[in-house]
Amino acid sequence: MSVDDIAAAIKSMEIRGAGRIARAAAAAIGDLARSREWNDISSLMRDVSDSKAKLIGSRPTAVSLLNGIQFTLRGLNGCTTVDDARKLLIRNSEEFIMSSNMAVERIGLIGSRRIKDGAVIMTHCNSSAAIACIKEAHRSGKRIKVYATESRPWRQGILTVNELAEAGVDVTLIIDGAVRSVMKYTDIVMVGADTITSNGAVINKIGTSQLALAAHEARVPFVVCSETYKISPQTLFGDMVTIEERDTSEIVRKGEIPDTVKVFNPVFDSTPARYIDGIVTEIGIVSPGSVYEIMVKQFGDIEFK
Ligand code: RUB
Repeated sequence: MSVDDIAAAIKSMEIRGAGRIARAAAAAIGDLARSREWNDISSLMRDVSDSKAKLIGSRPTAVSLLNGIQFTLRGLNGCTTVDDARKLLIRNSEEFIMSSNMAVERIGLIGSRRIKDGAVIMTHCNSSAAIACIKEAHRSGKRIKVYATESRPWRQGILTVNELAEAGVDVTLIIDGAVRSVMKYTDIVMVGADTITSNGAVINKIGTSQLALAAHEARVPFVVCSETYKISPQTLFGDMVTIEERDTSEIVRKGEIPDTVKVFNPVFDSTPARYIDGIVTEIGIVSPGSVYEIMVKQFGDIEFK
């Protein structure tokens, strides 16, 4: 698929989820490098820069998208020939996709150890990292039960219950409004992340912070499952994470309510670090307070703006 096709598919949510959109964007740049002919390095640089802007503009909240693209472009400014640049982009794109997939696998192994035999888990939306932990716990023989929220308005919870049911996990779908009521039967909450800020706050699907509050109140551990490339270095310099607002037609049909009624559809929210017990990453389980150190270590050599 071309860069335009991938950007459109991300915008329309045909491709969704922070990890998936990052891998799709990296693949789009890799495909561009494989298929496009350039006469000189400056035309290549221009095309890559346009592609980067299109892909980043397709969804504003998940920093995974930006970081996946930055990783794929790493070293490009040092290339002097089209051939070198092409090779570099293809290699970086493949490396990012592979390491991103491996990170999810590692998170599954590490996170599954936090799930006790007989545990009841609550999850929100559809996170491949959280699902990897749950599936691995089930695969390793633990008798677990999962409550998965519907996640209005896109109902990504349907994807989650289908995937877990297919893996043989005992899973129950609940509406978002049932979270606090069902928390009393829950032993651990596991959710994904779109972005992690320098102070350890987690931006994830709207409603995540409500799960965190309900878990805090019920003294249920609240665990985030996330690849380290979802950490946003820009937040260290005071940049705010843009919370995507989507079309109101996702919530109400035309004519269903008077035109005078306003509709607000933010699709992500922020959970402060103090409600997060741990972040399961591919390098281990870390506290939200140690995000800064990981950021410096992981991103030190990448150019960010
Ligand atoms: C998806 C969502 C997921 C994170 C993490 O929102 O909030 O929890 O993206 O997913 P949307 P993963 O459906 O709007 O993209 O662990 O798969 O990266």
